[in-house]
Amino acid sequence: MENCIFCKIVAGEIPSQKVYEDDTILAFKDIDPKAPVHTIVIPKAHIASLNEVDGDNLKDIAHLISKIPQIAKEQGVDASGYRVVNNIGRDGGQTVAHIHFHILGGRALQWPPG
Ligand code: D5M
Repeated sequence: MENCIFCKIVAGEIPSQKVYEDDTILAFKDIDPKAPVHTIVIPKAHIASLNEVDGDNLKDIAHLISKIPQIAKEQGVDASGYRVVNNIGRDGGQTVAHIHFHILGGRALQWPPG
């Protein structure tokens, strides 16, 4: 998708600190971390948000979610715990319109979020 920052990261046009990659998903360190561990996990195919998940792309999202525990373990937060966040749309705080899941950990996280 033209002008999508995360599609450009997938294409290698924008650098990223990759922590996991396979055929359909990519995980990289957040550029503005909100916790000691802050990793972004995306499908390589462009999906704007959870609102656009459907029967055709659900397989990629299911695969992505299945890999989150492994990625969290590789980031060292599996035992202490972590949070997975998916922001949707304006009021949800989504700033990049390519579906992504935040893995946050490495400190005790507050609840509720702001
Ligand atoms: O989260 C979007 C997240 O994406 C936000 O935490 C910053 C991160 N981001 C934006 N650009 C980059 C690049 N180039 N590398 C790494 N991380 C990036 P949202 O849920 O949409 O608010």
